[in-house]
Amino acid sequence: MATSKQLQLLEYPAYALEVREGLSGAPKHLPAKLFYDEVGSQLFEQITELPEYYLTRTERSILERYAADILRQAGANLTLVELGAGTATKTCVLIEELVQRQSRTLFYPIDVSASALDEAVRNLAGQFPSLRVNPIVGDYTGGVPALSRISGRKLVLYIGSSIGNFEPPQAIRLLRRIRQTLRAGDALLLGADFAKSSKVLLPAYDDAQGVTAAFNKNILARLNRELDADFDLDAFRHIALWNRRCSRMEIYLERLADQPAFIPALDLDVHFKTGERIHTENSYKYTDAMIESILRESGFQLEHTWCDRKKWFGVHLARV
Ligand code: AVJ
Repeated sequence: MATSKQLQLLEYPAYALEVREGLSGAPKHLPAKLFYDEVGSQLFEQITELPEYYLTRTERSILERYAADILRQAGANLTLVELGAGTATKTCVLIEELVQRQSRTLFYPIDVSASALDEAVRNLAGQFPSLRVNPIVGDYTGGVPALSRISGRKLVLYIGSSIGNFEPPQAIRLLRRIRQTLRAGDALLLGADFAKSSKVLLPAYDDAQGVTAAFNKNILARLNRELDADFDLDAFRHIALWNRRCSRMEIYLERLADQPAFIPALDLDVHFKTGERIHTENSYKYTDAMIESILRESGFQLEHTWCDRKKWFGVHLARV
């Protein structure tokens, strides 16, 4: 018979063991994917509208300006696939252009959130009658074998700088898995943030209104909600650092006092030294050479890069 503790564990979310691993060792860390519960996804939406957070609006402006060029370069009769599509709002810019170029278009948005995909289907179906939307609910990080069954020329969208959350070897592994489900002539459109001055980067990850701080702290609020933990959010400070050597922004939660926290779901006491940090995210910022190299190492060839005038953000077309 299971003990009450085992029964409890069974009821807790699958990420609980990653939390144990991340908070037991040194340095402490938590997986960035935990940011995106309902509250966190809303906070991220707010981040995308902040004056300091240039990424989303810059990428959207590139897609708006170059949609026709991008699709011409990608090839005729495209079937669209989008990794981590969410509600596919930015994708509309490309779809609008695509439905003018071809009489029928298939779109396969992939996301872990079924509700986000429902919204995508509702929005798109009304707006574009010649578009057929086939949502795929699931995690794309292990690759998406079903993609190899889609016939015709594919354009896989991986926009929004999501690639930036992966360590370069993991990014390559993911792109390689995607590459394995594609055929010669298929293409990948990758949106990635460029390395730039820390004067621009730091405020983007530590805004004046404190929305990014709230987004970061929500990870602990979530552990309080879902694992019954007792983290005192006021006892942590949001920190954003530019790591030039690794070409990445790093965000942390720094413990201001040394009281422990307790996570009943894991029967775990989490001890902190004053000033100790939990590393919650890396956001890689790419140079042209880094983009070229991760694409090449995953079996793609970089064909073209579109960017804004200041070269803050890049949209890269790569071919199998
Ligand atoms: C969703 C991964 C693109 O790295 O800029 C925003 C997440 N973290 N502010 C990013 C994020 C802090 C974002 N991505």
